[in-house]
Order: sequence, then structure tokens, then C-alpha cells
Amino acid sequence: MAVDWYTEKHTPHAGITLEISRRLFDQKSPFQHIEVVETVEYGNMLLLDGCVMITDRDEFVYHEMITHPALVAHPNPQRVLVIGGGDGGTVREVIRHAAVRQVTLVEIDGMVIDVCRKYFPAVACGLDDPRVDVQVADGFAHLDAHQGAYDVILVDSTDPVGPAEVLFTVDFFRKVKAGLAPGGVAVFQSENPLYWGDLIAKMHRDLAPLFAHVGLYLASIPTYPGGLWSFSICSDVVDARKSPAPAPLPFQDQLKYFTPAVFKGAFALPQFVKKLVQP
Ligand code: AG3
Repeated sequence: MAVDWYTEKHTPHAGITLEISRRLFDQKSPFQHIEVVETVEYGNMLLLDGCVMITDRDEFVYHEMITHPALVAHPNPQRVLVIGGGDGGTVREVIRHAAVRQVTLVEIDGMVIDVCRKYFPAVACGLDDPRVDVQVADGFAHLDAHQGAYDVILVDSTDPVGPAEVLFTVDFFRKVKAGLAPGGVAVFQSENPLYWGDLIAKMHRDLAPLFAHVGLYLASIPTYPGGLWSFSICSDVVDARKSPAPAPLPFQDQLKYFTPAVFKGAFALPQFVKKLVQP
């Protein structure tokens, strides 16, 4: 039997190719094309519109790193909003923090949630925690109705094409800011600096006038374009770049990437990345 491979093209001339042992799910939702395949090297893999969203083997990097920097930078993160993130991985990390009383997940595509509950139980597991309210809804509309409501907002979106395009607009950034309570912290996943440098530069130009502090930090994610991922952390009060190394987290043993030293080190930017966000 011929060996089955999946390739996501990152540019017209480069991409990632993984060997597939089984194709598990393939359907179009009203928003996007959803596929789940079992790969030989990385376990189950979720594809949205052909782009790798998570694999069993390396999802921990993205989910720990979109979550813990903001939750340790904020002195008392009680109310958390996750926009997108229908796989549940970000929520799983948020609820590790004892201060968190309430997590709202607002995902536009209910089919993503259902598919991940079935094929990624170790990622979606947090969605059933009693503190979690899962809403299949539009993030924009939710923010309009919940101004000043959240200590932390995590924007766990897909690429800025298709359903998530609006999540990279100034209009949306303003709404996120308005959704924060005083002292609140927001994190946006902000793509990879190698292929999407212009986007990161533009995001930072757009975010700078809105927040007193905007920091970029990095993590290595093997199955994402460029292998290197960026996150933008914003607040009017907390400058996460200057936060002291946090005390070890009570659940440190359950983590695989984040440590107090990684928190500090993630803000050390390689020269070509630093240039993207220099004012
Ligand atoms: N969200 C960001 C994934 C972007 C990857 N892009 C790509 N493969 N072209 C991931 C969602 C995980 N909760």
C-alpha cells in the first residue's frame, strides 16, 4: 500500500510533511474545512482549512505558552476569557491556576469543539471543569456585551485568513482592550516571525497606541510554520517583559514547557525579531 503523507504548505515553496497512518475525520463546517488525521510521528493532528492547528505531541508548547505568561504576570487572575481555542487546550492550562474562578470560552465553530472532544480527549479535557462556560458564539459580539469583565483575555485564533481574519484588526484589538478590567492582561497569538514578519510588525504598530505595555515573546513549535511562534502580551498596568521571574508554579510538575526561567527567557528576542517590533 502506498504511504500516505500530508503536506501543509507554509509558502508556495516550503512546508511540512508528515506521514499519516489513518484519516479519522473530514467534514466542512459552515466556517471551515475540519480534518483529523493520525500521524506516525506526532499522534492525532487537527487541520483547519488545511493548516496544522494541534498535534498530540507538541500542542503543549503552544497551550502552555499562550496561557501561563499572562496568568503569572497578572497578580490575581480570577476571570478569564478565551476567544477561539475550541480544542480546549488553552482552557486546560488556564484552570490549573487556583486563582481562576471563571473561564469563558467563545468559539465560533461548534464542530471544532465536538471533533476535539472526540479525537483529542487529553486536550479537550478542561472543557468539562465546573468553572468553564463554553459558548459557541462570535468573539466580537461577546466582547461588546462584556466590557470590563475580564482579568485576562487570551486570543487563541487561527491564521489571519478565513474566519479569524477579523481577529487581527484594530477594531478587534480595541474591543479586547475594552473587555479587560482595570489591570487586565491580553495575549494574542501572533504567528511566526520568519514568514509573517510584516504581520507582527503591523500588529505591534496597531497595539502600541492602545496599551501602555506591549511585549512579544517566543516559543518553539515544531509543527507550525517556521518552527518558531510568537505571542503578543498587552496591558496598561503590567509590563510582562519586566516582571520578575515568578515563583515556581504549584503544578510545575504537570507542565512540559513553561518554567519561571522560560517565562523570562521567552522575551529575549533574536535580532531579526527584535527589529520587527522596535518602535
Ligand atoms: N492556533 C494557531 C495555529 C496557527 C498555525 N498556523 C498554521 N499551521 N498555518 C492554534 C490553536 C490551538 N489551540
